[in-house]
Amino acid sequence: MHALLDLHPDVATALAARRPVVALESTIISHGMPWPRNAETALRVEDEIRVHGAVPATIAIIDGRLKAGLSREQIEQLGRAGHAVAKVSRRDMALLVARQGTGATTVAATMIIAALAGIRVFATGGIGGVHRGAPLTFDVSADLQELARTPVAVVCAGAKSILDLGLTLEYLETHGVPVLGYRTAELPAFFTRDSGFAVDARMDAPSDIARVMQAQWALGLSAGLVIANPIPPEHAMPRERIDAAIAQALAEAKAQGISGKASTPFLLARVTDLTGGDSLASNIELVLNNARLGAAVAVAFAGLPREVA
Ligand code: PSU
Ligand code: MN
Repeated sequence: MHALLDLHPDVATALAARRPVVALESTIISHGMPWPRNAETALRVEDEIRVHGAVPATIAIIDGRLKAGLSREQIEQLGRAGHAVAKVSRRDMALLVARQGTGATTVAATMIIAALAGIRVFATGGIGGVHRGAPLTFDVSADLQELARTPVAVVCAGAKSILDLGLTLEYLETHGVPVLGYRTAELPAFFTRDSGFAVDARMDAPSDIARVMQAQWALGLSAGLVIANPIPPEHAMPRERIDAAIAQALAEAKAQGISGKASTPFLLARVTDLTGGDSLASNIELVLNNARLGAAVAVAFAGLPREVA
């Protein structure tokens, strides 16, 4: 066990018995959705994972300790604090640990802690990516670099079109990250089921995904994988509506000079406001959908015969 890491007792028991565990991030709670729906959703997502046969491990840094598995009170604390809590990506981790601070982990930081704990499957809403305008701003999410180096499979609904999805896929290709579509040949664009961009392969069963994960790591390739799971059709947003909200949020961010780590939380909050509650409802449904697939993939992965070393 890593000296800085605390496993929740349920997570420790499951990992010791090689039972399926699914990691969950906490920036989606503090910076991805408004209170109180954020904490409510995080708790529902955990239940969804339990119902589907796996143990949830929501990840954060609390008082300088890396946590895999939070209490209800800790989840509510992060949800209530919202943007007041630190958003922690790879470069922020050492500082927070040294100061014994509390922070919500992005996809990148969650992957790091999941890998330390021995958790191979992680479910969330959307990953960070290459921002529109990145050729000038250099704003490329640390999530992509983490996917390139840390062996965790991330189940998501693709990425929001606040990002440049084409450049995001180019980056993942360059860095050797397989992008698998669950029952789709197209990268989903978070609120909508398609983007016009192809994934590397379509997978129709969680067991097929688990075998690709096993092969990736058996080959000694240390990268993670993106498992792209489209939002259920009944919860998808009309494309024109979401595109208009995203265009306005991007224009406001530019006008206000928002940059760096503030950029994604600003855009997420503006898109939620501009579409009223509708995009939030879609967001919640797609996260629950990803929790179900994450649990199924973790169950399938745990059931594979152990690799021969
Ligand atoms: N995209 C979403 N919801 C989110 C995030 C991204 O649709 O909550 C969060 C995730 O925690 C992701 C982070 O890891 O934003 C990316 O931030 P940045 O672009 O600053 O790397
Ligand atoms: Mn960024």
